[in-house]
Formats: sequence, C-alpha cells, structure tokens
Amino acid sequence: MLKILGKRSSINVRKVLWACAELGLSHQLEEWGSGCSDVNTDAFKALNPNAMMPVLIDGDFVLWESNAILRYLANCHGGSALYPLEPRARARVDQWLDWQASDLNGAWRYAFMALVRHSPEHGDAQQTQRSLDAWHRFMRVLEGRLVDTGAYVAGETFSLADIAVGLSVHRWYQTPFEHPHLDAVDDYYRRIERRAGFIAHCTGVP
Ligand SMILES: N[C@@H](CCC(=O)N[C@@H](CS)C(=O)NCC(=O)O)C(=O)O
Repeated sequence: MLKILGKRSSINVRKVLWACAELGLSHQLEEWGSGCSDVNTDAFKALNPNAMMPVLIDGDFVLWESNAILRYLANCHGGSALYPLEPRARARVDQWLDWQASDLNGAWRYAFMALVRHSPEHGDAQQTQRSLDAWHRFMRVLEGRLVDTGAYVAGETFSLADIAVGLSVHRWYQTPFEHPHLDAVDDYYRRIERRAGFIAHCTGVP
C-alpha cells in the first residue's frame, strides 16, 4: 500500500491525495508537519533532507517533491489520461506543472502566509503587496490560457497540471483581497471544485 507522509491541509500533500483519488489508488496517510510529527528530525530527514512534505513511500522506493510524485503515480498506474504519453501533449502538461511549482507558487507564497496564515514572519505590508502584484500578473497569464483552451490548462481534458494549478487557484479564492475579474479562471474553478478528489481532499482548512 502506498504511504503518504504529510499534513492534510498542505497544498503539496493535497496534490498527492487528489492524484490518488483520480487514479483510484488506495493509500495510507501518516500525519507529519506542524501540530503532528516533527519533520525536523533525523528520522524524517533521512526520507527527505529538505524536511518537507509530502513524501511518498512505495515499498522500498521513497520520493519527495510533489509534482514528481504526481508524475510517478500516473506513470506507474495507467495515468496516461492525466499525463499523456505523446511527447508534445506530455510536454504541455509538464510546462504548466513546472510553471505552477516555480512562478505561480513563488508569487503567492508571501501574501498567503501574511493574509491567511497571519504568520509573524510575513508582516511586511510592502512585500505582501509585491506578492499580490506578482500573483495577479501570473493569474492573468492563466486567464489567457483558459480563454484559449476553454477548458483545462493543458488543453481540452483534465490532466496532472490541473491538480497543481487547480490547488493554486483554490488558494487564490481563499485569500482575502479584492480579486480582479477573471471570468475564465472563475469558470475553471467551478469545473475543478466539482471533482470528487478535490471535494474529498482539498476543501476545509485553507
Ligand atoms: N517543492 C516542495 C515543497 C514542499 C513544501 O513546501 N512543503 C511544506 C508544506 S506545503 C512543508 O513541508 N513545510 C514544512 C512544515 O509545514 O512543517 C514540493 O512541492 O513538494
């Protein structure tokens, strides 16, 4: 049985739980992170030296980095609908997965920590505004893409990229600030939040 180490409220753990639901994979979640078992221990760092979750354990194989875990699960469990085999279609999914992990996530992190988590280390109003400005800029890129596809980020069908980007979009709507109108993103979010895996694992505590 697959074992996932991490906390249910973590966006990166949610990706993996949602992917398991899309692929019909049973798994066991072991709770790690603040308020649960401490990731800053030698035992956890032997699994992931970054002291971060999620970690996937599949028999004697240990893997960290959420988007790598998504790809692994799809590759191992017949997930070609989520992660196509055809090189260009696959590259398009990879493009949006990498964009989410680097540009999009990097933009919203400070604002989310300040406005939702109320983190004392994220109390600088100017940095919050800079983070919001960058977040808006990338969300407009997403809006343009969704206008083009009329459906999902990599094209007409739901893919791994929608798990990662969809969770970032969820954060966008959960963070309290004046949201600019992005009609295609609104429609996308309505499509995403109807999925059983999202409902099961991605709602509740932001
Ligand atoms: N790039 C990593 C980032 C992982 C990450 O930032 N994990 C956070 C939770 S979302 C974490 O483990 N934080 C430490 C903690 O909460 O104790 C991934 O995508 O897996």
